[in-house]
Amino acid sequence: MKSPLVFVIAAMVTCIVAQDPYYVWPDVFNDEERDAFYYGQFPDDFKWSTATSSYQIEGAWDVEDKGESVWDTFAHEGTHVANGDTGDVACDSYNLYATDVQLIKNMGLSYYRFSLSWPRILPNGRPDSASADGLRYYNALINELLDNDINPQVTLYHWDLPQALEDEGGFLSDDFPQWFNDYATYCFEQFGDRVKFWITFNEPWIIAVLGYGDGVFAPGLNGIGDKVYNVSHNLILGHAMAYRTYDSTYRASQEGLIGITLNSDNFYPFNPKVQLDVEGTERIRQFQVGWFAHAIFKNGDYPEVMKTRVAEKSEQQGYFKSRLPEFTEEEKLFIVGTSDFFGLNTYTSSAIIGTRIEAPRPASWETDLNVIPYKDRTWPTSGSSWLRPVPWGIRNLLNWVSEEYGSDTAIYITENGVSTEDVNDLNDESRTKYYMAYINEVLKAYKIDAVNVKGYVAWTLMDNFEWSDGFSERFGLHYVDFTDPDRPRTPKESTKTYSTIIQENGFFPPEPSSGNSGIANTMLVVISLMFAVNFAN
Ligand code: PNW
Repeated sequence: MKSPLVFVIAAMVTCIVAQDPYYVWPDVFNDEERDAFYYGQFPDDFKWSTATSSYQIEGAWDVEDKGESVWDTFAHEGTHVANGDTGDVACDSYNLYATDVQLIKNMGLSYYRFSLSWPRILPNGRPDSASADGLRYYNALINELLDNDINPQVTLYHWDLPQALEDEGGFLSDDFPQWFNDYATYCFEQFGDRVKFWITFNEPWIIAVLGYGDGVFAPGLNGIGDKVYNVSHNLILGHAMAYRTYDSTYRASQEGLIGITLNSDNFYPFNPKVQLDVEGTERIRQFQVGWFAHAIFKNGDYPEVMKTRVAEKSEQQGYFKSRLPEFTEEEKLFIVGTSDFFGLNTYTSSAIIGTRIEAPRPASWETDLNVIPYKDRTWPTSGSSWLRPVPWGIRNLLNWVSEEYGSDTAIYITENGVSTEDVNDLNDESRTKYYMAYINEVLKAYKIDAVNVKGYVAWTLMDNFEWSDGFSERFGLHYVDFTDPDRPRTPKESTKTYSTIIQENGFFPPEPSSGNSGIANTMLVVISLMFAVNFAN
């Protein structure tokens, strides 16, 4: 006869063992179907990377003959950035680039995404002003990376437009596509022998809406109803021109890839049973991602819903023609198919509430779109008001991109990460959890949903200048002490997590012997002893 105690203990063990599946955020994300941790590997050629951008890290804003960028101007005005911070010194990567390369190497990465500062390379924006020092700096960085077996992934434009070009209209000038193409051509010519992965623009939506719409980013213009659409128009044409140049003149000899990076939250209906919410969700996807992706990946033109709505509202508002410009038939053919991959930056999710009321005014991208985004209060917070971790969101978004732009489209997550406030966060548990959970959801998208995801870039290598939030938020895998003139970098706990994921190329299942919690193991020992005692009796 076995003692009843044995059954009690057996039941307890079963309960503990049944705690498989494992959840990274058991208190918030614990839906077994959706959130259970998944074990497996990415494909062998999966590209692991981390990112930065020129203005956010380089400093040396006026070294040698470097031209000023719109962010130099904007930050120096003193009123637009938290605490009056500027990128004048930032992480001083202009001088410390070799240290940066070692940090990347130490994490076991074989890719590094960084951006070129257009005015460092071409001080007045045009090739006739080419700077020897700019060339020297980026050659040194690229060579240092290659010497350490790290492949450069280069963003041509991450928001620091030469001020000289902004003075001539910037993205609003019809000459913009040509300016950008001339700059890109110079870069292919100088660096293309060693750079095999190019991104034309980082986050066009931010450039248009925050830079030329709400004016909270450089150049700080207010044109949310009209300028935003002209900016995006010229940007798409500039992107297509640079792609065509690479394709016709450099691809054969340099054999690289070139594409664009777009940013989006994972949008989903607040109430999937409410038609307005479902339609609103599809609308914001088209107004944010489709605005750029529809032309490039689908048919050379803006999404129907954008064309119709902006035209209708423009007419009601007394405009003679739609505030959304039109591409000619020739331009449409020129634009379509100009990206070798879909670069996706994503950080968080938003539930979308559709509204019945259509406000006729003001003329604005927001009114044209007309939805209410909502962040669930139960989601964890971060150092940024707009960013709440929602791991399952990245899987949803990847699936949407794949369905919308074709399952053959190669997708690279070109940014993903999380911030803390300006505190010493060397023991950054929230970032560790974020990377574990988000990358796990990317793995599910690849393994379970067959999404063609080819790489992952963690934002960001080290704490840096976070745009209008200055140094008040930290996104880094490494801590940077901005009070020390040497700008020392220290690895945070999350670097270990990220390194392990890279090393395992995903997630190995826990060892069978240690697969269950320590308590469960202890219980197993206890139960065996109980049996032994039982039999002995
Ligand atoms: C991206 N938002 O920007 C940029 O590509 C990076 O330079 C930046 O540091 C990173 O994400 C973290 O913010 C964003 O307000 C800036 O939704 C703002 C938002 C999203 C992305």
